[in-house]
Formats: sequence, structure tokens, C-alpha cells
Amino acid sequence: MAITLRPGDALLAVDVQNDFLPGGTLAVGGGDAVIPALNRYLDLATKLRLPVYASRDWHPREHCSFAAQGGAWPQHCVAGSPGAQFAPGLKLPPEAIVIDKGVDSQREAYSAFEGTELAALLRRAGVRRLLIGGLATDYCVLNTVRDALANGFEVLLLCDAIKAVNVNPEDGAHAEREMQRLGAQPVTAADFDHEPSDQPAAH
Ligand code: VGL
Ligand code: ZN
Repeated sequence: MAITLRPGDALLAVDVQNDFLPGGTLAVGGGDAVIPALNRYLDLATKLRLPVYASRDWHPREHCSFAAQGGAWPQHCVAGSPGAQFAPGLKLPPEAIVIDKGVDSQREAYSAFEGTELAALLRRAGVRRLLIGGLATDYCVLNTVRDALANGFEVLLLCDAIKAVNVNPEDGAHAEREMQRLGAQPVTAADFDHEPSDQPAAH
């Protein structure tokens, strides 16, 4: 099933931040594998002049999701801290649009759409279909995909560019099934008929 990218497509990289990578405070096992995978899609998006969005978890120091506040997670992605920076190896283009989420200390926000301008920005840019990858499959990717579909966007789930936390061992697998059930199309790089070396489509 060859997929041809076209105007109206955009790439969304979810929370590829140091704290979610090996060595970080909320490390996703093998999470660094999403970086080269996403870089291939970033390359393709840049070559085809498709817009790129990158969300980041951007919490105040006393966010409600942190254990010290009675939440479920160790402190992570404190706004402005090194752990909140995008992975240095992620080749985001300079024109990538950054979406901060989880900025309200009293609210959890797994989805990149929650409490952000993302849906409005996408509509304004004429985006109809989103290629979504990043971290973590069972939290922020799942909730972002759910909201993307609920907002009327088509979703191509980049299965080779996501990784799960797996608090329970099957969480990632369940999340992938749930996203498909909701209408996301699971894809990998081999499904695209462009190679990163391709020229932009003829105008
Ligand atoms: C995430 C747990 C807490 C995520 C964010 O980006 O998936 N997970 N905050
Ligand atoms: Zn968080």
C-alpha cells in the first residue's frame, strides 16, 4: 500500500525530549530508536515542503502529575530545564512549529491538542492529514492521535517511530490497537513511495 504524500499533509513529532529518553527522569526503554526513524520522516517532510509540528511536555516545577504533588510520575520535562529540551539528535527544521503542553500546574495534558492552539494552527495551515510519531505510544501519542481524529484530521500512525512506556507490559500494544480502532492508519517508512532522496513532486 504505497502512500503518496501531498499538500495538506503535515508531520507531528510528539514529545521527543531528553527526559523521555534513556538517561532521562521518565525514560522510555529504547525511546532513542524513534530519533533516526523520525529523522527520515523529517527529511521527507522538508523535501516535500510539508509543515512540521513538534510538541513538548512543558511542565511547571510543581506540576500535578509529579510524585511530590501526589501524581503518577517522577518529575520530568520542567519548562526550560535540560530534560525538557528536544533530543539533540532530532533534526527539526528551523521552521518547525513548537507546541507546549502541560503548562498548567493543575492539569494533566497528554494530548498535544489539550489546552493548545494546535487544532487552530493546523486548520489555518490547511492541514488535513497528520503523520504522527514520538513518545510515548501509550500516553501522549495515544491521546494526541485520539484528539486529532476527534478534530477531523486523518492520521497516519508512524509505527516505526513510536515507543511505549509499558507500565503494564501490553500497554503499547493496546494503545496501537485502540488508535487503529479509532481510525488511525498504521504505517511504516516502507509504505511511502518517496525515498528521502526523492525530489519534490512535479508542480
Ligand atoms: C508523557 C507521561 C507523563 C508522554 C508525558 O509524553 O507520553 N508521559 N507526561
Ligand atoms: Zn508529563
